[in-house]
Amino acid sequence: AIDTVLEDVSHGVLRLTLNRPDKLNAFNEDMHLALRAGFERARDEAEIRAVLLTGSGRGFCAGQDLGDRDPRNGTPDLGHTIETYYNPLLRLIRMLEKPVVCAVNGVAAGAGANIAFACDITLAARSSRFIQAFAKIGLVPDSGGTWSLPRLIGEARAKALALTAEPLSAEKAADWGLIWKVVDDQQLLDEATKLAQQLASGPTKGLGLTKRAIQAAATNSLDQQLDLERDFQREAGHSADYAEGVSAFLEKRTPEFKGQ
Ligand code: T3D
Repeated sequence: AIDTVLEDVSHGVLRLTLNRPDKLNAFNEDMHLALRAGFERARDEAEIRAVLLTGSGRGFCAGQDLGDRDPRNGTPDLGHTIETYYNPLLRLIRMLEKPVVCAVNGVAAGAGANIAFACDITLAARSSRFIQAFAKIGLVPDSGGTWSLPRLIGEARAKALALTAEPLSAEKAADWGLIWKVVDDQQLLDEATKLAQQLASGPTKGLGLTKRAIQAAATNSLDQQLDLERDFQREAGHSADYAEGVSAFLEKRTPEFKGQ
């Protein structure tokens, strides 16, 4: 059997490569379980201080493998598959207190697009495109899409993308603020790896709290968020990496963060 997700750890970065290239890395059950295991590993192993998610071959991820959904085999309970596979994955990515970089190497469709939008910093190859493919088969955007799209680009653009399933170029996705930036195809993996390694050598505790704080702002009032900043800053101020950061500044040298 092939590994549906390739794992590689280097310089504190866990690289997870979706690996069903013949299907544009569409999700079958095996790939779901392998990807979840990868993010659980990132959560549990202290040496891993950032994740890089990408795909093998010419696509990033085409969402659910529709070969497993042939209506001739009966009507599936999609609520069950969302609850069992997609939602836990989304929660893992968002709750991981370490940066998740996504390198979208080719087409990202359906859940594949919304998983890319759920990552912390998403880079995309110039030739890639994003498609809310759900409308074409009578489904609703999932993997947090109905939450992230209106927040990232506003209701008008979110609705047009979701209702028409029109492909969005990488350039436009970056212009609209759905992703961080577009990179030439040949440079994508190098640039994303450099970024992930830079993050992995950073003050992991502070970065994790920063991620949490920005996400909390989606539902907090300003007052709640100011209180949260106070609490998180108190916590960050007790970290060894904060002491190292200030010492390095005062001693005019490069800090050596340990992720603690
Ligand atoms: O079911 C649940 O659990 C609910 C959750 C749903 C989450 C979802 O993601 S629903 C949305 C599912 N995804 C789609 O509807 C996208 C389907 N794919 C496409 O529309 C197109 O393939 C793309 C626009 C992504 C790419 O088009 P193109 O022309 O670049 O490539 P292609 O020729 O269509 O695809 C290449 C191969 O990958 C092809 O196989 P073949 O003919 O070479 O044997 C194609 O069938 C296969 N493939 C692509 N996407 C899927 C897929 N096979 C199964 N499932 C796919 N989603």
